[in-house]
Amino acid sequence: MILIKLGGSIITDKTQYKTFNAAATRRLCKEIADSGASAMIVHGGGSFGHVLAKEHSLQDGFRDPRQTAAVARVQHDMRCLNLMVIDELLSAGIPAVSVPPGSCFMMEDGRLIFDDPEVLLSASRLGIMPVMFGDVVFDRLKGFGICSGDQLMEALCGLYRPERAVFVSDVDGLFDKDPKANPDARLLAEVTRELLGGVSSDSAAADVTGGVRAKMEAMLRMASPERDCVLVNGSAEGRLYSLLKGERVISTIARGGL
Ligand code: ATP
Ligand code: IP8
Repeated sequence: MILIKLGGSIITDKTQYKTFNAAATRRLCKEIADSGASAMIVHGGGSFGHVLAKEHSLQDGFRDPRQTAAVARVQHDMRCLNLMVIDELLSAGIPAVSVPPGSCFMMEDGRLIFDDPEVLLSASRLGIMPVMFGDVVFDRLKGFGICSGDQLMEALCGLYRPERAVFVSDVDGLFDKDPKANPDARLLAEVTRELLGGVSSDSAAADVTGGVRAKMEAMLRMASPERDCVLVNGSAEGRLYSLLKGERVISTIARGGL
């Protein structure tokens, strides 16, 4: 089984509040379906999550009653995005159901509590794909917080033990600096903890979950000698399909045991 995170950078325009990238999402869902891979999908928040979450510091937990309207709004916006992704999966022939983390799980001081995954397992046993996404999740200590799609990928890795975890974004992989702002940025084909230390991850887009650096750290934790974690560009047509078919493609690999 392959776990796939469709990043907010590819399924939305992260610079424009609530802008869905329908064409890219449709194509990526079709690439996943056409590959025939046994897959499970998570998606990120992009401009449906990060813009308002940042404006109201939702990642820091409850500070001020004025945040509560934003908590409700971000949950609403994320469910809208999720249903648009689910629509595309259904159109591609994948029976997918929405599993909103903020309604199914709790956090404790930012850590996702994942000890009752019965809903997920019941769906997947029937061949139905439960689709989770980065969300505002209630927190036993902080009131609420933001659970990222990357955190969910880690939790699902523990549950399903996939042979591979694939993170789809809008650039070719991890560079030594943001390739959007630096045309001379150098792509890293493989990443280790040591190499990550030398990477600059400053980005213009709003992001409350640590951006590409936190993603790479999660990927390094998930990687094992039996499991590669790959960061791949979803805006390059056919690249995700080729990767899922087992071909080598331009990407960054976090390899376990390095
Ligand atoms: P989301 O968290 O909304 O789901 P995502 O998972 O797609 O988004 P991001 O956290 O937005 O991923 O990370 C990808 C973005 O990181 C790219 O759009 C890129 O511009 C930016 N970035 C900044 N620094 C780097 C870097 N050194 N290498 C690669 N990308 C970088
Ligand atoms: O985009 C964050 O999830 P991510 C979701 O996977 C919100 O980091 C609500 C900001």
